[in-house]
Amino acid sequence: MSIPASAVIPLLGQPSFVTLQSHVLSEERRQPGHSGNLSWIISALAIAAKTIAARLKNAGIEDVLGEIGTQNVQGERQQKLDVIANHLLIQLLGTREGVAVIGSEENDELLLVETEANGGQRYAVLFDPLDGSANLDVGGSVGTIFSIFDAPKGTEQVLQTGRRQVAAGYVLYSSSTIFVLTTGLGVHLFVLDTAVGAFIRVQQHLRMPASGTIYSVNEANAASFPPGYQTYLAQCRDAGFSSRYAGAMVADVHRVLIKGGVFMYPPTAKAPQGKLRLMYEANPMAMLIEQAGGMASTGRQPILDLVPDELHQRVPVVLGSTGNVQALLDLLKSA
Ligand code: AHM
Ligand code: MG
Repeated sequence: MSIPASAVIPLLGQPSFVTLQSHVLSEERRQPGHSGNLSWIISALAIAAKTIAARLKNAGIEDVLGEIGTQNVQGERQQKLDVIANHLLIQLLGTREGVAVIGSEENDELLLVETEANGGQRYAVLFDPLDGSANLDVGGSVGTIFSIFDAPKGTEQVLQTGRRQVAAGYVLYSSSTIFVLTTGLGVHLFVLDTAVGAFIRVQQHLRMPASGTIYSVNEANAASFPPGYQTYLAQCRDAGFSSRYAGAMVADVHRVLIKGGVFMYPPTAKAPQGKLRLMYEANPMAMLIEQAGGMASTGRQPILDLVPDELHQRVPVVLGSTGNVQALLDLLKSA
């Protein structure tokens, strides 16, 4: 029986409707000997992100705001939602095939995962479950940041340079929930369609502007920045730049990724190595920024080339458009 032409749905010209899951599966299929495990891990991260987004939307109605009365390994007071997000991620990732090791900002030590081996690749997943959580009580933006390494032999392979990340990304919980991902094949953006319950791809192969006129830094610390940073900021002000600072790295880096400019957390008198953590804040953001055509530096060397000493090590961070970052690095060199 032939199908009448009127029954054929015209697909040409329709917007594409690609979910995060189908995007990652098709990227992973391009890698030789893929096992599907990376897609499986990113799907766990997406479920965690949707759940965290839902809890954040009801914050204030449900009893999830405020401090829990404990401190993490870095002596920071934990918010209830820090702990909720951390538990969720550990539970979801801890039962996925392919996860060998988990490292979190909220846990002193690495966690070894004993899931059934399916013969596929095994990975270490490191994350900051709820970055910028000091913003929670005022309804500000927060995020989740993650970094994934190959780790077939477990913990001994976690302390690698960021160059060896196989995937990295973040989720921004803001006016919408945005999942930004790279597996080394460009940077792709997905927005959570709350009615459908899926992350839908909205942009592929994002390229950030080569230069911009926004700087993002906690300027209250400026007096104790090394001289090169101070000179650069003075030049930005003279040139009519705008200053934007959300106090949540995910929100601030997202702005720089989209609009260009520079984000920095320099060394300060209080924090001589800066405040941000290499393994689950600086490295994943640096991979995304480089994949989008930008630069990410410690002020001395590319962040991705830094050999880590320990899981929670801090590092100064300068990242953004090449024009801006290079100008700042030149000043740091000559200062
Ligand atoms: P957190 O991971 O404990 O939330 O701290 C990291 C946050 C970043 O999101 C942000 O860039 C920075 O701390 C802000 O610090 P400051 O308040 O010193 O400017
Ligand atoms: Mg953080």
